[in-house]
Amino acid sequence: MHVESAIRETALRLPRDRELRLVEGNPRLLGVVNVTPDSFSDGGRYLSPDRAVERALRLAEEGADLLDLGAESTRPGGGVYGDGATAVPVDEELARLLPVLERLRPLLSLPISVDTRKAAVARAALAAGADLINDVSALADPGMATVVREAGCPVILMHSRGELGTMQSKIAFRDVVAEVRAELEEMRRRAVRAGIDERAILLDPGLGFGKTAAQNLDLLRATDELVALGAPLVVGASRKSFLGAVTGAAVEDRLPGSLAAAGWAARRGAAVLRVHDVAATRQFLSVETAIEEREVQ
Ligand code: HH2
Repeated sequence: MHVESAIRETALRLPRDRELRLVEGNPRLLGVVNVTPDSFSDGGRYLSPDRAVERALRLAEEGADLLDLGAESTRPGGGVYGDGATAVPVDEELARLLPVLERLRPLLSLPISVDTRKAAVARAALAAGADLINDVSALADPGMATVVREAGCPVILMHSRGELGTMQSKIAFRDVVAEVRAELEEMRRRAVRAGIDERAILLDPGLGFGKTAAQNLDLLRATDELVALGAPLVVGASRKSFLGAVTGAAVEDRLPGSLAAAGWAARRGAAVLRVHDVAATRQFLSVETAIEEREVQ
């Protein structure tokens, strides 16, 4: 896909001597599997291990490049989502996650990311075969940097401000794009100071985490400025409430809006899109690419 700047390619080194090639603007699809009772988008639908495994295999078949397994909802509180998600103790998070991960690992060669804020969960997940860590708190747990460094795995550092439970009620940006850019850079510097290889870091503006609908749109509009930070950019717009604020659509009806956001981010250089609807996103992006490159497979 066309991007304004020179197109960059990165090979992310994964555990067990594997790698994942990322191409700016031709994004990999990270399919969401929530093993949670309370996620905003699909809470409770895949809580049983059987359902979650089935869902993951389905997303793989639909063309996901990676999967994101999450066993703790990170729904921000204080705004449209009400009180926010309930914090889950380590044992509970592992009891949800490990049966799914252990069953999936031998069935799938796709890289599996684990969406967790807890070092203990990340450590156990990596030992059970996970390939990367998606940390929406960007290493807030003091043990997380060590776990990632020792595993030598990639990590997604996502931007957010404040506590999950209240972040939607205390939003204060003067210039959301400049501030998110600066804070993402600082998160990356902190990770590198903690010994994490700079090439293993992906950055994510954290759409919906402590931002107003307008600020989420500002961040998407500035995708190319975020890509210019030089780390592979992850964008998670799928089904989020700012799409509902624009369109009035309920969460289950936000696929068209999600595709518009995915297409926008892809054309401006995103390297990974975190999506719930893999087949539809794959089809949407393939047609955009085919138009641009005049290619039919
Ligand atoms: N969004 C959610 C969760 N994890 N991780 C990254 N890197 N980027 C995101 O935008 C992101 C994320 C929220 O979406 P969902 O998983 O559907 O809901 P929940 O957090 O309630 O499980």
